[in-house]
Amino acid sequence: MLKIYGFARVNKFARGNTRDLRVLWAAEEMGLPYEIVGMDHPNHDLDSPAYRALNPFGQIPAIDDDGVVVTESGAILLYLARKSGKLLPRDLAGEAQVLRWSVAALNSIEVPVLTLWFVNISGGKGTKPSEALRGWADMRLNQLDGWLAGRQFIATDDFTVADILMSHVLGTASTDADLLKPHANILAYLARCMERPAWKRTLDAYCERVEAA
Ligand SMILES: N[C@@H](CCC(=O)N[C@@H](CS)C(=O)NCC(=O)O)C(=O)O
Repeated sequence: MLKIYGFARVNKFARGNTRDLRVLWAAEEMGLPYEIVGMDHPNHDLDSPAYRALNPFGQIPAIDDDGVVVTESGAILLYLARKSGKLLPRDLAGEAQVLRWSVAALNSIEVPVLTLWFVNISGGKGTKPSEALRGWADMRLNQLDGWLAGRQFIATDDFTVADILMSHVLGTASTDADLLKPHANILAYLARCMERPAWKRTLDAYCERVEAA
């Protein structure tokens, strides 16, 4: 049975934003059976030697699929897509587009947006580095908005794992809502992804399951 390591306790600010949700959403879309292994972060479950053997970075998410251990949300989603034959085209050219946009989500978009958030919450708001990061994030979001004009989904005509990664990167609290406001195509895209019944089911089950931290 596929085991998905996720958070057992999440503080109210992080609820909905943790990266285990990317994996849970993908499994729900794909109809894959799984069991959740709930990890208590404040209680240092992620620091245990057993968990570090699975993920040397001591982070969530991780999966153990009958002995196949995968970490990194992007790698996990691509593995599950190959395993299930869902949310990933079978032809090489289509698969390349999904790889391309999965990496873009986690690199070209998540890096500037998350770094800006981190600098700002670490006391850097209003400083030159924060302004420079804001410029970098704005530029990438502007370019992304242009790409999304006339497109339903990011990589292909159909919803793929790249959309789970991109919409979760864009939709989390670390992406300041202010940053997205000028980008009508991104906002419409985000709404399209977040309206999916599988996302709603995933988020509802997560909110019912996780305890306060
Ligand atoms: N690049 C990793 C990042 C994973 C990550 O940042 N996980 C966070 C939760 S969303 C975590 O485990 N934080 C606890 C920690 O770093 O101690 C991925 O995409 O899976």
